[in-house]
Amino acid sequence: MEHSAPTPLRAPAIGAPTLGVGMVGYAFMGAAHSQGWRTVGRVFDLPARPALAAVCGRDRDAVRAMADRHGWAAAETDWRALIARDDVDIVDICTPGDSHAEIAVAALEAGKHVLCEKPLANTVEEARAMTEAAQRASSRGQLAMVGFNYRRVPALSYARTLVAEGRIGALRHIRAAYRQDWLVDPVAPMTWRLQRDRAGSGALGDLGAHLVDLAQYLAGEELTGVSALTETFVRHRPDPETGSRRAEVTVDDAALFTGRLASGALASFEATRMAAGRKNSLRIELNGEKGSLAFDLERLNELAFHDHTEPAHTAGFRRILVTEPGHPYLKAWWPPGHGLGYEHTFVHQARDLLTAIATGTPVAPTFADGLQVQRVLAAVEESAEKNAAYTSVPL
Ligand code: SOE
Repeated sequence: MEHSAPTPLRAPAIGAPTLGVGMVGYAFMGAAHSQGWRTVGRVFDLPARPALAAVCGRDRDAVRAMADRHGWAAAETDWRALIARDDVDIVDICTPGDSHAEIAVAALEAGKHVLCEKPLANTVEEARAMTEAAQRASSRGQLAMVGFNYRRVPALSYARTLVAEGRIGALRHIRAAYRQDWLVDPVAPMTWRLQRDRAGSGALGDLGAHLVDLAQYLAGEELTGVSALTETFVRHRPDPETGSRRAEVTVDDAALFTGRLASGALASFEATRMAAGRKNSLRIELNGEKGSLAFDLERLNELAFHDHTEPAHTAGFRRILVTEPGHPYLKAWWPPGHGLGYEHTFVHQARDLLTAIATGTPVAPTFADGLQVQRVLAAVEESAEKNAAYTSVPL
């Protein structure tokens, strides 16, 4: 395929130049990304503003309705046609994992910048091919980013700053859990998220990928090894699409694993869709030699910080309300105390990518970061399969 240089930013008569976005996929993540693209220019002063050029999906009527609802200028039914459009500078991939690699590589080879939903791919091989395509494209000035949106929760961005500043000292443990409950019901219907050929893995790739990325991002270092257990508790489910009452679930419902980071710090992870009562509960805690940090997505404007260098009789976890103008992203939003939510992470993601493209600066997480997460996920599956480190309790 021919390599074209990225389109120069198109300058409107007045104000910042425009970058056209073309989005593939239009379900839950497509709606979340649409919110991000639509809102970002109204909140942040940007060196380039997005234009919602076109959205793409296979069902003509459904994608047209989505375009109207979310303010996309055009609707396409073929992703190749979307990539070929002159008014598309950024291709935003919100499809299930089985199409990420093909779309991302084609978009990069066509000279577009790419934002791809997590996990980057369904396999390490696909993620590697995508990373190589992104590296070739970067020499032509194109950027490729993975949508690990939780990095853009202000409290978590701020936690990263505190760790990098040494406020908790040398890291000892990370404890991370992402729990949902939408599969507790044994007759909850089959979806693509429960099919290995579509989604790659189950709770592991969907939820565990966020945990692995966050742990590595917050710690500023990578996992070097894991030991894992996975389980599929409900192996057959009704499939409304085929009419089958016993469609096979081919992914994990839950994944538990431990890991070691490069520094020697230890980490534990739990990803499950079977935790009754937990809707979208992502908790992460870091313990260091000088203190600890704890975060809970259900209270996402808060960060708990314990400074262990303070006198013991006054020390203890205190709640930082992360809504001050000096906190990451917040200056552009509301006065202190007027908190943000889930959807704002997609606005921040759009802001960071547009800024990086327009100013020619790097962006994270890169496809190489996504590949590293994919390697960890593969190691988890390998460990769980071999049950390598699992010791049976003697009878
Ligand atoms: C799955 O239920 C899911 O939608 C994930 O795919 C998202 O990445 C997560 O943010 C919320 O839960």
